[in-house]
Amino acid sequence: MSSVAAPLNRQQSWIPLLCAAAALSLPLTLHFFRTRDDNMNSTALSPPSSLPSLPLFLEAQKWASKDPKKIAIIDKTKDLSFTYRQLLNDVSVLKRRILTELKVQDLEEKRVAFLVPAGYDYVVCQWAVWAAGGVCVPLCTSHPPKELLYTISDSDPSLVILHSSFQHIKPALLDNPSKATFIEFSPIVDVRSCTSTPNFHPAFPSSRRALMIYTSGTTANPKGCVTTHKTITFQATSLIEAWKYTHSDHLIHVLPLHHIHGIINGLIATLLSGGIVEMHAKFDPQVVWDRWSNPGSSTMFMAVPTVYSRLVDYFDAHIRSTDAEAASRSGAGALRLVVSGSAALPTPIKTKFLEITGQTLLERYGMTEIGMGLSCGLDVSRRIEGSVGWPLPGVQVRLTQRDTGTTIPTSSYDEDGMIEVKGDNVFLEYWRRPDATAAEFTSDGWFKTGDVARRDTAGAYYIQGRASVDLIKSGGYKISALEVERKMLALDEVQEVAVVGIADEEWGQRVAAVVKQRKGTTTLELHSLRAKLKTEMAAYKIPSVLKLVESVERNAMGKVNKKMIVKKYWPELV
Ligand code: MCA
Ligand code: AMP
Repeated sequence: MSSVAAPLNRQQSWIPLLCAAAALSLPLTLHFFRTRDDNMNSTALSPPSSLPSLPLFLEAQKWASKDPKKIAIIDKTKDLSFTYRQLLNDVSVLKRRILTELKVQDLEEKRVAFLVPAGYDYVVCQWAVWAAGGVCVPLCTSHPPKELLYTISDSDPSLVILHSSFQHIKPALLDNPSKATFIEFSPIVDVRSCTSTPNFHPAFPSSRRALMIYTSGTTANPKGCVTTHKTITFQATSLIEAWKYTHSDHLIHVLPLHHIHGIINGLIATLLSGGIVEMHAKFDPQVVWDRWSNPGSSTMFMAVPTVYSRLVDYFDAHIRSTDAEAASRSGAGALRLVVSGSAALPTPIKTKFLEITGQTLLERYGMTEIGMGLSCGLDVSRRIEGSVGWPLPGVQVRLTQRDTGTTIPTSSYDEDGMIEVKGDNVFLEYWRRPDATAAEFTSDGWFKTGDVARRDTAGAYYIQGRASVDLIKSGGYKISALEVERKMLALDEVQEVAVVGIADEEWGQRVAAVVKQRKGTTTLELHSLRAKLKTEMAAYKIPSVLKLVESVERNAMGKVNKKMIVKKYWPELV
């Protein structure tokens, strides 16, 4: 995926006027978008607009007023820095444009799906949807059109915003039954010193829906996990309290922006603290080491274990015993906060990272439906090997017995139980799936995570894995084995299939497929299988291990015992 800053176009010469106009609410023209319909070539003119008093915007306004030069976003693809002032102004302009496009005063929870690369444009887009009163549906930049279309059709958006760098897939996306209007978003490539910030008006209730993240479950297709403004503010504030983000923080952000890890822990919590988010379109270990070797130029880093595995490998292969070694070690060692999560952190990676940088990775546990639930301490003495720590501020966590649902008393330790969570951090609903939502809560209102953990005498939690074998974690992404099986069964060659997760040092788990091939079809090979599935699903979901078998064993009930399958075909990994 590339995100190329387009050359300055006609409307951008207007931009110095925009900031002043935003403050004065002057009708000014901006030719940001074109719709796909007969307006395609018309210039849509719209003035900037005031912003709702959401905590995130008020905090940004505070910093924008205090210091006009305070940087909010460094966009590494564009190699440009954008101030809080400019951010608020650009958001205000885009908000008005969205409302004009849909001919409403307030989106009132209408969904806006957007496909925008990680960078300044993403933030402007996300904030503008919120400012307009809509629900953000961030689309995954690595999904093939079929998966994007599923998300678009399921979330039923009124508007789809397509960044110019994704124009090549526009024909595939337009070839669908969605009634949504598609508009194009040209990259913002000008840096301005704005003289003012937009006006504010009272915000809508914080119970308004704000964000929809598509997440895999054990059955069927991914579901839209809906959170409100209250939820996301709470999730971010809880982390800010625990990890002490401040306006002096500078986060190097390398994670995708269609999941909580990248959106809340990375982007929102940092901006809600007045810090700087340095956005990279993609993780590259060389770039991160280069940045770290410049001491004091960043303070925080957050990632999944696979990223740390890559960083350690890169250091060993390219930095150890070179002139760059000392600066890399000490630069990384000087970071204030380095966090790992989204999947289990293997001890060898944690140990190697500590040896190289002197940093003990801070581990925490979260889930799309709850944001973050548990975390080790900011104080290094509160980081315990193999543990994800204690409940975060305002989050209630309990363990229950798997068979009976009985709560395990906190005085009882070293007993496996199901993690259940309660608090303002918990999501509202799965979009348009009331039954699925109800099924995930206990009668007394606790969310059932499906993860198994135990506690020690100090109350620290240790994740033991998931109750379901049908959920695989690979590279920090949650993948439904059933979804992959369903898509594989659509291939002529596949008569039967069982998809399992097998342990892997780099990816945590790899997606492996055990396949009984249909007679008379061309012999499947991993390469050809992957090529066939590329149009069906994201690369991280496609099996990277293939085992062809005579038959996929089933029990008397006709069910596949996946634990037995892993034991049989990969005994060395059990
Ligand atoms: C990609 N490839 C894989 C996988 N992913 N192979 C095996 N297993 C995988 N999982 C292959 C591709 O097919 C491709 O191969 C090659 O690797 C490069 O693909 P690319 O997409 O470029 O991958 P990458 O850049 O190497 O990405 C690795 C990554 C990425 C940076 C670790 O997976 C990532 O950003 N993960 C983070 C996910 C995340 O944010 N999760 C949070 C959700 P070929 O070249 O042959 O085609 S969990 C969450 O939000 C909760 C709340 C929480 O607790 O945090
Ligand atoms: P997702 O639904 O994609 O947000 O993934 C959430 C799942 O990731 C959780 O239910 C856990 O199974 C797993 N997970 C998140 N953080 C950790 C962690 N620190 N250690 C082990 N598993 C984790």
